[in-house]
Amino acid sequence: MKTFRNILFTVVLLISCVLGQKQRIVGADALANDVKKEFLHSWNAYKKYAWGSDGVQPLTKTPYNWHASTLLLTPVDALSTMHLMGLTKEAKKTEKLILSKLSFDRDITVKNFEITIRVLGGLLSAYQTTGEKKFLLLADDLGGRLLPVFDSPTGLPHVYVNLKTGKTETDTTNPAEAGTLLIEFGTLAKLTGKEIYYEKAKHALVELYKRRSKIGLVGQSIDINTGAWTSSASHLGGLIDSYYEYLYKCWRLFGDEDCKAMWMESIAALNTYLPDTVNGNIWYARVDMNTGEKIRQRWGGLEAFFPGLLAYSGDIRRAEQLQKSNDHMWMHFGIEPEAFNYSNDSIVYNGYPLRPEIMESAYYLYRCTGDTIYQQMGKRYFESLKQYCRTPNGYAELDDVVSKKQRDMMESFFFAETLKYLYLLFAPPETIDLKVTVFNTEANPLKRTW
Ligand code: DMJ
Repeated sequence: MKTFRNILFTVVLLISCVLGQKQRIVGADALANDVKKEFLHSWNAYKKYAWGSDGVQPLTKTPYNWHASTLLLTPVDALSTMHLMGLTKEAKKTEKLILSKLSFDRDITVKNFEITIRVLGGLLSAYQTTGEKKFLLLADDLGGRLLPVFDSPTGLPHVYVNLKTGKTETDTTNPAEAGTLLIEFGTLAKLTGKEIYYEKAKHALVELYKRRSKIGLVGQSIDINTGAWTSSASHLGGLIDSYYEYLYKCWRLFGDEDCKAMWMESIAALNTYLPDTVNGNIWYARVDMNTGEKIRQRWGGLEAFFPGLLAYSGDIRRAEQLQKSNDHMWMHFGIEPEAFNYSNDSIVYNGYPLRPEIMESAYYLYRCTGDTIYQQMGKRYFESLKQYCRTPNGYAELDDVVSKKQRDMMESFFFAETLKYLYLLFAPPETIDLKVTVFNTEANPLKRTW
C-alpha cells in the first residue's frame, strides 16, 4: 500500500506544473514585452554607470562592489534572464565580460551562501545554456575555493571563506545558509564528475535534518562545532526559507530519494504546527521548534516564496490559500513590507528590497493551475513596482512601503529573479521546460542533463 502511494505521489508530482497551460490573460504578450523593456531599462543603467562592477546604485548612479574586487554579481546573475528573454546581443556582451574579467584568485572573504546561489548558480546555468566550457572551468575553480567551508566537526559549513587562502570564519550558521548549497554543488559534481561537491553539500543538508526536533522542525541558528541549536525559533522566513526549498528541489533535480524523504517528513511537520488562521486568511506562524508553541504572528517578503513551493510540490489547495494571504499583504500597502504582523495588518520592518518571492509564487501557481488569476496578481505587482520603484536609471529599493521613500540600491536578484519570474508569468509557458529545469533559489535555471 505504502509503495503504491509512493508511486502515485511520484507520478502526480512529476506531471504537476510541467504541462504547458494554454489559457493566458488578454495582453499577456504585451506584458511580457513590457517586463523585457524594464529589464533593459535597468540593465542599461548598469552598463552606463557600473559596467564591470557588482552592481549599480540607481539614485546616485554609482557602482557598488561587495568586496575589494568585483565578482560581477549583476552580470552573472542577470545572464540567464537575458537568455530567457531572447536578448541575445546583450547576453553575448555579458558573456564576454564574464569570461574576460571574472577571476576568483582574490584575497577576499566571501559569504559562501550568497556566492554559491548567485555566482556558482549563474556560472553553471551559463555553461548549460551556452555549452562554453570556460564557464564550467570558472565554476569548478570557484567550487574548489569554497570547499573549505565544510571543514568543521559536524560538516555544517562555516559562513565565510577567503577565496585565496581558504581561511574560514564564523561558526554559527542557519538552515538557509547551510542547506541551500546542494543544487549548485550537486550540479557541479554531475558536470565535472567530482563527487566530492555532491557529498559535502548533501552531508551538510542531512546533518541539519538529523538535528530536527522531536516534532520535526528546525531552528533558525546552529553552532557548526557542536551541532547545538542556538535559536529554537522555527518559521519559513530568512535564515530558514530555502532549506525547505532545496529538500524538495534536490529530489526534483537529482532524483535523490533521501531528499524526497526529508522533504516529506518536513512538510508534514510544517503543515501540522505552523498554520494559523486570522480573519479567514491562512498564514504560517513562527513557532518554537521543540514545542510547536506559537511565538510570533509574522509573515513577510521572504516567506512569500512558500505558496510557490507548495504548488510546485503538488499541494495546490494550501498554495492557493496562502497566496491569497500574500496578496493581502501586498495590497494592504500597495507593495509588500519586509515583515508584517498579520494579526493586525501592521508593519514589523518597513522596507521593500525589490524582492521576487511573491512573483515567484504567482508564477508557480499559474503554471500549476492554469488559472489566470495569478497572472492578474503578477500584473498588479508589476504595476506597483513601476509606480513606486522605477527611477530614471533602473529600479530602487524602498526604505519605507508607507511613504514609498526610495533607497539607493538595486540588488542582482532584481535581474535574476524579480524580472525573470514576472516575464515567465506572462510569456508563453513553453518558454521554459519545467520537466527538466529546476530553478535554484536565485532563479538561475539548471537542467537535469544526467
Ligand atoms: C534571493 O537572494 C534568494 O532567493 C534567497 O533564497 C533569499 N531571497 C533573495 C531575494 O529576496
